[in-house]
Amino acid sequence: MVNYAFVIAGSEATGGAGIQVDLKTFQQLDVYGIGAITCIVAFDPKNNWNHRFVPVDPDVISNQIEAATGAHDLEVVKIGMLGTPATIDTVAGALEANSFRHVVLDPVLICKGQEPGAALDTDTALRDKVLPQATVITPNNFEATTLSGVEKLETIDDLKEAARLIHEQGPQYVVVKGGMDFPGEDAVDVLFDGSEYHVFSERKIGEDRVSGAGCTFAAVITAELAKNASVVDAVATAKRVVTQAVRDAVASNAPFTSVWLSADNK
Ligand code: PXL
Repeated sequence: MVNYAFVIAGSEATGGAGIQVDLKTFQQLDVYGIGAITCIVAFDPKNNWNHRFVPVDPDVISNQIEAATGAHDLEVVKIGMLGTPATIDTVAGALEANSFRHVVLDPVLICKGQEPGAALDTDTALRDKVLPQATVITPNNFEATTLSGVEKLETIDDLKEAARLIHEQGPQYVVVKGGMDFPGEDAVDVLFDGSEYHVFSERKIGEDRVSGAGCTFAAVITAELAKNASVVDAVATAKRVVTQAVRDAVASNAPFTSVWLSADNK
């Protein structure tokens, strides 16, 4: 039996993040990956690796979603970087028109190449139109402070409070990732399902952020949900796979390392 997972996300051409990582992750977890591209990010090696960001025309995004959902009966979708209010309108409309069993939202809020003014509109649109349709949302430390209004996430109780406040905005399951900004030696994530909190913790690896960790985390959850895992089990698998992918991170000429899913990391 083949299980299918759909991703609507941006392309990041170095292969370290975005839809490239999502589709690699689906394959790794034995799920047939299908993807629609929302925007194209091309870092600039001549200019400090700054993000060059180009949105895909909303009609072209709609056409891709039409092709993907027309060809396959898709139950589970991951939403990655959207990037503009127009893209968010298009994707929110597609989520309303298709009744997915799970919508996993990685709420990518800012990208360095975007104007700050535009980014604020984008954040507001994401919060108003996509967030309430998510069944699972996976904000990182910064995204969780923005979405919850909790100023600093420094204790497990802070992570729980942020998760509870984001849950009130619609998503059934909220996973707040403490990440590198969380004090101490452990990378701690909290899942809130509306009644219970589940804490996932692993030792931090190194001192620097690794590109693609957030994308991989949400993509593993999506793949596991496509195989009918429970959300709690899907998050546990994501924590394990991402931790190993960070351990196996690969360097490049860019000033950051990127996650790598080695053959036995499933
Ligand atoms: O990691 C966040 C992210 C997601 N999607 C795309 C990106 C990035 C960060 O660079 O470029 C397309």
